[in-house]
Amino acid sequence: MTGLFITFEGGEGCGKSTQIAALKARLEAMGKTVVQTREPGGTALGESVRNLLQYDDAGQGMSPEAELLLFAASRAQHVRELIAPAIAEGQIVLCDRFLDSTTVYQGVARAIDSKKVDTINQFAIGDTNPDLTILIDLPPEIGLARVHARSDGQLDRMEKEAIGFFQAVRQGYLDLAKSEPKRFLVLDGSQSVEELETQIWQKVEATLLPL
Ligand code: Z5A
Repeated sequence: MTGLFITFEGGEGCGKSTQIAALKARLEAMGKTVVQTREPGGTALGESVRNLLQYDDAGQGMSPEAELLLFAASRAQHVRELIAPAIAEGQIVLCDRFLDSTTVYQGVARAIDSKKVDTINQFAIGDTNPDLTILIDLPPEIGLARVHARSDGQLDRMEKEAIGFFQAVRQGYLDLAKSEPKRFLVLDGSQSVEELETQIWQKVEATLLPL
C-alpha cells in the first residue's frame, strides 16, 4: 500500500496554509488519513532548524551556502522520520514547501549553482519525490502585503529581503513548473479562497481515482 505525497509551493502569503487546511478537511471527510506538515520543520530537529533560519540571532549573518545546507538538513530528517514512513503506510502527506523551495529560493534567488543545489536536494530526499505539486502563483507585492497585514510588524529573516528577491522567486517557480508540467498544477493565487479550493479538489480527486 503506498500513499500520496502532495507539496504546496509559492511565494509568501500566496495562500498555501489556507488551501492545505481545506484540502485536509475534504480528504478526511472521505475517510483518508492525512499528514499535514511543513518545511522547514515537520520534526523536532526541523523545527529547531526553522527557528535558526528565521528568527535566531545566530542566523542573522548566515551565508547562502549555510542556509542551503540547513534547509537540506531539515528536509533529510523530515523525509526519513515522517514523510517516507507515512507514504509507506498508505497515508496522504500534504507538505507546505519541499525541495522546489530550495531550487528556487537558494538556487535562483540566491544564485547558488543549480547543479550543486540539485545534488544536495537529491541527497536530502533520496527517492521520496512529490506525486503532485500545487504552485499558487501570486505577484509578490500582493503576497507580502498579506503577510505584513497579519504580522504586527514582526518579519522573519527572509521576509526582510528586497522585492527583487521575491520577483526572482516567482519567476523561478514559473520556469520550474514549465519544465515539469506533469508534476505541477499552477494556479492563479489572486482568485478567491473558494475558487482555489475547487480547482485543487478537482485535481486531487482525479489523482486519487486510480489509487
Ligand atoms: N524557504 C527557503 O528559502 N528554502 C527552502 O527550502 C524552504 C523554505 C523549505 C518559510 O516561510 C521561508 O523559508 C520562506 C521560504 C523559505 N521564506 N520567505 N521569505 P514560512 O513557512 O514562514 O512562510 P511561507 O511558506 O512563506 O508561508 P506563509 O507566509 O505562512 O503564507 P501561506 O501559507 O502561503 O499563506 P496563508 O497563511 O494561507 O495566507 C496568508 C494570508 O492571506 C492569510 O491572512 C490568509 O487569510 C490570506 N489569504 C489566503 N488565501 C487568500 C486568497 N485567496 N485571497 C485573499 N487572501 C487570502
